[in-house]
Amino acid sequence: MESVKVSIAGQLAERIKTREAKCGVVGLGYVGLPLAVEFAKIGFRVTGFDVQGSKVEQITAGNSYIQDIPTAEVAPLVQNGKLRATTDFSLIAEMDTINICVPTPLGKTKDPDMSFIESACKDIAKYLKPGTLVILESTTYPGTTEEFVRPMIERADLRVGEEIFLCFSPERVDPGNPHFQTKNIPKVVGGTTPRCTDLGKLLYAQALDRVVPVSSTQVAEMVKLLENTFRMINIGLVNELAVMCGRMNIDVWEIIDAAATKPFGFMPFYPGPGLGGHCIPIDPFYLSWKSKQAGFEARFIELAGHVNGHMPHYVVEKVQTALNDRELPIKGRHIHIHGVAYKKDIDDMRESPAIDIVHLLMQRGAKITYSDPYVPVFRVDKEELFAQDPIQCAAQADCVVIITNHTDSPYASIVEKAKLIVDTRNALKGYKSKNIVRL
Ligand code: SAJ
Repeated sequence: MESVKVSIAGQLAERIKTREAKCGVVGLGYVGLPLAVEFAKIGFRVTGFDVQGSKVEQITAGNSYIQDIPTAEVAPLVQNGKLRATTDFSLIAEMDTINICVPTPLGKTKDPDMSFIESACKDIAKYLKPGTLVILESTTYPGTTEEFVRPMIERADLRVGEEIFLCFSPERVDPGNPHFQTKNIPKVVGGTTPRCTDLGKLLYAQALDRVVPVSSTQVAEMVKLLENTFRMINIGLVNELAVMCGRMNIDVWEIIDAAATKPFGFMPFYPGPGLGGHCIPIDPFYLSWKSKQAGFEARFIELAGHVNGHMPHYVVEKVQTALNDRELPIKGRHIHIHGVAYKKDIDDMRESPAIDIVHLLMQRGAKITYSDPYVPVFRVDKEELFAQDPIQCAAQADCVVIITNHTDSPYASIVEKAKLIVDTRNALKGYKSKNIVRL
């Protein structure tokens, strides 16, 4: 029987090496579509699966809807039959490899929301055949692949490591990063068994510059959580330092810039109005949730989450104090928000601290306008806000609050026109004015 199992894995390995393998990618978002394109570019026939018909239609028409993937890259792959997209999961039956790239948000109580992974696995399990490699890429708690995915796809005739193969490989896509994209970001992969790991490594090695095999799916799951928890905790540290320095009237930005001259053993992080995005504020809570299950309280993560979560309130306090110093109550004031995306030079509003800050200012009776070249409209509570002209509003407003330091902003004009500016990003570094209050 051993020879049969080796031949199943051997046949799959051969199909991967010759690129005859048919690759399935479930979830065509900012992770799945770039991965599908990389596999198609090196010659695999790739089928993208998504529940959103609009995404499927776009790709079928040869269009890209992902900032980092030009349509000029997608169109020829669709035309030459290397890339197609579908909502029909029965085509899973034709796949030799399946990468699952679906969202893993947090629920309201900061518990992992596994519904997307569950739905994808249930669809896959219906059509999975012997000789298939399944790789989960969605960021999740250690143990997900073995305890949650494996029971959904494994059967008596589809045993993991024998007839089917299962790995975890963390996605490391950094949307908008001009230097690192899917192909040249090292790819960690860990399998349920060594044979699974070998097949995962073989698949990625066809398309990506560097593959980093690890000993298990749990290790691979934990690698990603360490990476993003590291960031979240260090951002929490500098946010706490900012509040501390505010109390001691010391310039935290000058401190960090000077510390960053240390050529080893230090990595600069910068204070801000809060933590946005779909990774950093969320991934660490997958880890703390799982460690609680293991009877261990991840106090660092909880504390950093508290510090980062407080920053929108701290910004509003700064605004309130700055207006107070000018004998102006927040109530009735026109406050203009400059930049609302969760970080600079992108259009993503997910978990953006701007939403919390605008909500808090509105609660205090402020009249809000905003400008952001990347975000034409966004909703706070029940109110829909539309982007206004940054210079005009800076001249009219009682206070401008810089929340996102987009590169292409008219900072000189804002400094010239504004009566008062609260700068939460040190975007006005180098500008000297008594009207500028820094975090
Ligand atoms: N932030 C700070 N201070 C900092 C750095 C970030 O306040 O010093 C804020 C940002 O403004 C943002 C949030 O934290 O609101 C997250 O920012 P981020 O730079 O970590 O960007 P993300 O959320 O796009 O994180 C992604 C992650 N990539 C993946 O998970 C694959 C992260 O691992 C990357 O390190 C990060 O991009 C990156 O380096 O750009």
